Amino acid sequence: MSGAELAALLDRHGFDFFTGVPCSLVEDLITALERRPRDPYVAAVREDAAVGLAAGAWLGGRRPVVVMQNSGLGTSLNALASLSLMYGFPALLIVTWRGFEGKDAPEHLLMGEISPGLLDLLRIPYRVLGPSSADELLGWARREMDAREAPVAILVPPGIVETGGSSVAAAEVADSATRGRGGSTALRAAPDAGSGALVPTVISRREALAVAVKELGDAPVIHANGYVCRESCATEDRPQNFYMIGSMGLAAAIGLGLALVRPARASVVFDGDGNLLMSLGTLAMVGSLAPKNFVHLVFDNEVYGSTGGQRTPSREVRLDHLARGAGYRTATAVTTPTEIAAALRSALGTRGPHFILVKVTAAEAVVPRIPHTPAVIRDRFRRALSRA
Ligand SMILES: Cc1ncc(C[n+]2csc(CCOP(=O)(O)OP(=O)(O)O)c2C)c(N)n1
Repeated sequence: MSGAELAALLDRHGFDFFTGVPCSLVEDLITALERRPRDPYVAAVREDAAVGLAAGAWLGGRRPVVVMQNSGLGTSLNALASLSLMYGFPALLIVTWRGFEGKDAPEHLLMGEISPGLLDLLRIPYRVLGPSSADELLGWARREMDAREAPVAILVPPGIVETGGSSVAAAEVADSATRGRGGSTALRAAPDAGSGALVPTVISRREALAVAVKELGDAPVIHANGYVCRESCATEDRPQNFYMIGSMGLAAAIGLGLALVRPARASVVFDGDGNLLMSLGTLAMVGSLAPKNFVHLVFDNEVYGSTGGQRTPSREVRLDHLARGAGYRTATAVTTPTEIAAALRSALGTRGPHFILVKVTAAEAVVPRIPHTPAVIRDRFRRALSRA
């Protein structure tokens, strides 16, 4: 079948958010998804980021699809286990089956052999796509993921989806090259990165959170895992707070997915420096997609506080400079309560994406674990969104 036919079937079965990382076995499918007039395919930088985006999109009311090569199952193992499966985030995983029947390049052979077993171990139900079974399988996938509130997978062996068309992006590059322009056509100048040392940090994250929460109104906030979650919950346990208790590194991807499907409302992320550094590629996705409703706060204590205070590189590396370089519309660093309040107020009231680096001390408040089950966190957050 052609990629366009498969894309049309996905539409027909009610799938309405598409992201992933490419594999040549489904290049025509991705081309077709990139051409969707509404909500075109969102190019993710890693498969686990795509799983995070899909979770955010589902929270915003969509039925998401993640396209990945089976090598990406390895990349997204933790995201699947401690995000999608733990909270119950439905998504259709379209997983290409490189290394099928032991015939492929050496790097695909082991993963090809163990892909079905890996899905079994994760308890993700799957079916194998055949030449004429797509309609039936997509019906199965939709019913199954909606009923289970969990991800399901379709494995795509070689030769099932036709290949050979060029992607929209490749066509654009070729087009600009033939017209003599070549290269990138729409590079925005990053704002001046600024320089200079910050005023010494005096405020704890708990104090900073208390200031930030007052500015939020009813804006939804996706929290990074660890003590960011715990201290925020102990400060004010809002239904609009999504506490990410596993899946380190994915808060920004979830917030980005939500921002993309609900462009009229703010989507706020409370991140940690260790979390952000684990998924730096997400900065580039935010910069290139430029959602104007995205507000990214990073509480930077320069350590992995939740695991004993080991140093992170953010003591030497200015994360706000990275965000500016990635193309955020604004990126500021703040160190005092007045600056925090002003920066967040301005970010919530103006066009983004905004990045606010909140420099905090490594002090950690004595606060309990999140008292809610993952399902409660998910459901009350989704309800709060639908009321807004
Ligand atoms: C994939 C993964 N690796 C390691 C951990 C253990 N872990 C939990 S929280 C955390 C540190 C998070 O650092 P940061 O975002 O800076 O927040 P902080 O702990 O300083 O509040 C680590 C390493 C994890 N949960 N997941």
